[in-house]
Amino acid sequence: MVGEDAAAAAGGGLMKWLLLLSGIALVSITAYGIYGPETDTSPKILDVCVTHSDSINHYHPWLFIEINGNAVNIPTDVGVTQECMYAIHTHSGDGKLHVEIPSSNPMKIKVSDFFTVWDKEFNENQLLDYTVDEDHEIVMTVFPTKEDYMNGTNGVISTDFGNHVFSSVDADGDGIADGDDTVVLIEYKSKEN
Ligand SMILES: [Ca+2]
Repeated sequence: MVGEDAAAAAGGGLMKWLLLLSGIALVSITAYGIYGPETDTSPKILDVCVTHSDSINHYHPWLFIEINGNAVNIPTDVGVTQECMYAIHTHSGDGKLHVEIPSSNPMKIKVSDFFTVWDKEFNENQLLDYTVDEDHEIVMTVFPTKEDYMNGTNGVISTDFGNHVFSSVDADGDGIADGDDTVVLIEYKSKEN
């Protein structure tokens, strides 16, 4: 009887160890799932369609493009199709951008998102079909307001290029996203020596 009790106790001890070990393994797997390699889960611009059943943060930055001093027309209804209206789009052909961020899908809208929706190239080395070479450069300037752009005042050269964010926050407290009325001017031009 004593021997059987000892065996049962030993068996119980082994079972406890097995349970403990499998528990550690499970915790490890779960922790890896939670704390494993970081992934970007924010929605991509082409994954979200704006619907008017959602509350929307709606504001209007501007985009102007010049190639060798000539203005490039940005078409009407970029990002507006039968199937989907993307969170950045145009209605008019005057460079006015509509940013409409659904509260169900909060997104940072960047300059690159507009070019993605437009299906055109823009990065520090290429603007539309024009590529930087030894004689040409791409210069991006951000103006705080359209009036500043018209007057050529308060422009700041930006090297963020496509990563520039049309800010959706209202840090200055005027009741509208701070990216509203800001101007991004992108120029492809001869280098100034
Ligand atoms: Ca504001």
